[in-house]
Amino acid sequence: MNESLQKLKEILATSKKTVIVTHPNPDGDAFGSTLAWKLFLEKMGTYACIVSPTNYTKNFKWLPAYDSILSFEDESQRAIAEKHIAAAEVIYCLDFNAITRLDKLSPAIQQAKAIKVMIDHHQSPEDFAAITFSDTNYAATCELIYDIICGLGEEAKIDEAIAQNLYTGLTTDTGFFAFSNTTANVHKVAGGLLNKGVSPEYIQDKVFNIFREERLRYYGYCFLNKLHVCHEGKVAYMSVNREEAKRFHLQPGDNESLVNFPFKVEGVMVSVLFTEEQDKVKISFRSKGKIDVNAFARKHFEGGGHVNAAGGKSLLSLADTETKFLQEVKTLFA
Ligand SMILES: [Mn+2]
Repeated sequence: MNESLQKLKEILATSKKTVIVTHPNPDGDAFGSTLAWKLFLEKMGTYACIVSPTNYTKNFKWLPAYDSILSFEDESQRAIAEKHIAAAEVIYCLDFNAITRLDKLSPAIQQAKAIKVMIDHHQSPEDFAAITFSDTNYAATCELIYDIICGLGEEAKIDEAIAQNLYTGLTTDTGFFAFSNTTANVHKVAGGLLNKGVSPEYIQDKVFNIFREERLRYYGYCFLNKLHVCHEGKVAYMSVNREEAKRFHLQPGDNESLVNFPFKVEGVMVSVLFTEEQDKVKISFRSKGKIDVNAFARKHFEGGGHVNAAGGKSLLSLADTETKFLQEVKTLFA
């Protein structure tokens, strides 16, 4: 990390125009890390433009600087993003580790002349960046960003706005310090952020208590009608089709956290959510303990992520995707 920090220091001292990109459908850690890094860069005298590959949830609209994020899926914003990408001296890649993960944004980033810097905590990073900060011991990219800023000797630049963003990613990726990735360093970083003025009560209220009434009723509908428990009570899954998404007026991000609820059932070790999209089925995998859904998603569903939380996709129909999953699921317990 020291050598990378030294190189980063040099880049920070010379670059004025930068772009920050993150993975499609950004989550709390993607928002928190990109927004915090942007605000930090600006304090260092560098302009940073954040580009999301896709349209994104409004669930995090309360985060400082949220309104500055461009969506590459939105035609008018894409034109602006392309200009920034072409002009950028540095492109920071946060909370993902393979350019192909950027979907329609991949070619633009691949072809950009800018120096690339990766800051990430997922498994199996690709070797595309000039500087790579990649460590799976970190629970969140936000946690790594905090250590990088401190490693640069710039801790004093972390203000309340930056701290709020970092705390949001730290808490969402650890399930508010409940998942197995919660380490002593996670709590140390959390403590550092509290010292910067973060209110844990405020953040947790903003993260958890922002459902529309219809979204809560949709969750209830899923638990009542869509939840299947199989494999001797160890596996739970739900499938949502496009008609249902329409009926409940689902918005981007509305399915976020739904996949975590089946763990309320004692004995459930694996939870999976299938959501039918226009051109594919999106899959979210969650597991407990040593059950590796990252390897499973990589092998069978063109995805990946972490041991206990991964994503994937399928080009089969919803029903055929379910069938394929049920055929392979036993390998998770082998
Ligand atoms: Mn993350």
